[in-house]
Amino acid sequence: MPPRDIIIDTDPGQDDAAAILLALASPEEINVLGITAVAGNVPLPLTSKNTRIVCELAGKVDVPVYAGCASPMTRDLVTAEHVHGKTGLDGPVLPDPIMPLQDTHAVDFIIETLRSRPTGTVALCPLGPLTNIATALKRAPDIAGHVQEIVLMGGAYFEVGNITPAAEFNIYVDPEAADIVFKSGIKITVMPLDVTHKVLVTPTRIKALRDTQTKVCSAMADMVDFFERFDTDKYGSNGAPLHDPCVTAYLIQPDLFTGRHINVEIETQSDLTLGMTVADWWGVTDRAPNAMFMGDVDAQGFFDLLTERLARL
Ligand SMILES: [Ca+2]
Repeated sequence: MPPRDIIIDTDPGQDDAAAILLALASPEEINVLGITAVAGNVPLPLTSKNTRIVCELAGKVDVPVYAGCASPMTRDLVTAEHVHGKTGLDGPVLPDPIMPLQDTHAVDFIIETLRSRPTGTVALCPLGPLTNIATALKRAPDIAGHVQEIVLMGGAYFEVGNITPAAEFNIYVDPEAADIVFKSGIKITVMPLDVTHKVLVTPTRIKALRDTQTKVCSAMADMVDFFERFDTDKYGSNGAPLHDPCVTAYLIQPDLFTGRHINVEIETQSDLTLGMTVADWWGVTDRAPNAMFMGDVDAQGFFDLLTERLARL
């Protein structure tokens, strides 16, 4: 099988960094056509800078990086410095990037790439709020028919919420964008908190990263150490969840994950439950399935893959 062509849409974020590094370390399975930055965990100037920091950490300075939307479609931006630190990549000391940002806007890059390549050959991998993807779909509805698949991190059912009691951060920040994506008719695979909260960076798993004695794995371990402190306090678990790399791990080894093909709708009205992914896990409605909603993961298999691949960089 030739590698899958993908566009990563991201708001780094230490876990975004893990997802990007995993993709860039896996050229046999994944060909990264470009990386588009979006406002989310931290504002756009930082996410577009952090994306390039991560590419340079991986030694992949030729990957084109595009800046996208600076704020959600209709709302003010909500950020998550309380989790990721002031820069979004707090933890290791990494140099400012030298590689340039592309001049093209991320939304234009997404549209042009999908239109110029054969239909059904490009997958979109959103790791942050869905603003860039939904803006592209709104501006160029024809591209929906060109996307091979969207594999995204976002939402929750059994784990409910992490930014509010009812909503996961990526969906909460831009629920109108999420609503557009989930109603697009595109094949969607979702990595919700139900999965990512099982992917815990325990001390043993951090040690496995450090034991490789590579620059990339050490930086990753430093990043994980940083936000691990926050999440362990919050959840009281034996290590923090590593959300976004579930997306790129799925592209490499889909059998690590299991889920259900179900209907998922986005709450865009209620103040109380804004951004909730209303997932019909039990099939209690007749609403048509629109997403493969993952529910379980082989967590150790995931960490073995992540560590082995990042050590290659
Ligand atoms: Ca993210």
